[in-house]
Amino acid sequence: MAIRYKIRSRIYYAYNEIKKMSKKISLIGAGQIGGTLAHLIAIKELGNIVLFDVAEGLAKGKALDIAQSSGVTGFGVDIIGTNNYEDTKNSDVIIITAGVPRKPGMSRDDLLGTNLKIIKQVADGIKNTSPKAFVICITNPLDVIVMALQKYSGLPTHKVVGMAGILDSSRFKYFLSKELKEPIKNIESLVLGGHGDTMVPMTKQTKIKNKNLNELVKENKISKSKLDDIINRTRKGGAEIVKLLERGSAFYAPAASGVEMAESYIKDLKKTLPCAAYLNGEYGYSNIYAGVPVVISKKGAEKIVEIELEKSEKLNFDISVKAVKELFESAGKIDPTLAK
Ligand code: TXD
Repeated sequence: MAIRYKIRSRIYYAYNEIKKMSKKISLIGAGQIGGTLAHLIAIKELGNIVLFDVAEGLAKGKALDIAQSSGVTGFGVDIIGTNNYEDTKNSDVIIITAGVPRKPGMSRDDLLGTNLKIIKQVADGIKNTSPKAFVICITNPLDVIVMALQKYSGLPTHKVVGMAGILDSSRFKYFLSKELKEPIKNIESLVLGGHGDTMVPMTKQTKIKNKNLNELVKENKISKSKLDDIINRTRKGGAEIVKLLERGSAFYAPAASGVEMAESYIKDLKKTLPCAAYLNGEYGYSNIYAGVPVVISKKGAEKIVEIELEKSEKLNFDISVKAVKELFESAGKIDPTLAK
């Protein structure tokens, strides 16, 4: 009996030591996306979770509810809720969804004024408590908010990225999969540029069972007008869901996309993922964030992959980056410290 007790206590001690070695993932914002992120991360056991929100009860209530689901799904990571940045100290990964979502009829850009103020508060909250964290920003308008976050926080540009392209690429692949009656796992694609109506689904980079999408158009497997409809539906993918939900915006696919980035970092998977990353000469741009293919490894945004763009793709990419630049200039008018 005594031996059995000793063995059991040793196992429990080892279990707790392993838990301490787990990564620490703080989620700033416990709303629709934040709560879904927490649940997905817990089930995948990517690390111990701190769910933060200014609405303390929301963070604590969702954390407790998810924790209580461990009796069903059996995950062994810890999760707590808080409104105190001290509890997020020394995070390995921080995923930010703090902000307001769109209402029907609003554009992502309409959120700029409110979410700029919120991201400043978040930057002040994390820059000293988790200076080494890999920070994934999800809050809209994404490209400008992630740029403001990096400037406000002063964290290294390769450790601050935005989530949008994975979501947009997933939407594009889903619509193609339905149209072509092809399992989505057989479709590869990239949507680059800003996360807005000017985003660029890269048809030349899209392959269905390793066959280029442009070939399928030539073979009339999908008409040009149908493909244009799918590109347009991808660009309006967020607004379509906002209209259906009436309150709030998409959260399951955005959360799954954020987890994809966090997992590639935590497990050093070196996946090449479309993310809003800081450009330092790549694609002919500097000192701006835009959606490009990025190798996400334990180093963060380890490398930006420069793919050869068709003339029309480059033209659309330039239009998209111009839109991000113009919105960032608007941000500079709201907060002149960003205009430097
Ligand atoms: O692809 C993408 N990047 C987009 C991003 C996809 C979908 C939604 N996108 C944007 O994410 C959306 O337009 C919003 O700007 C954010 C978060 O969307 P979510 O649907 O999660 O919004 P909620 O449910 O309103 O949650 C936001 C939470 C809410 O609980 C607030 O109390 C909290 O943010 N909040 C704060 N937390 C911390 N600190 C501050 N200052 C703060 N202010 C609000």
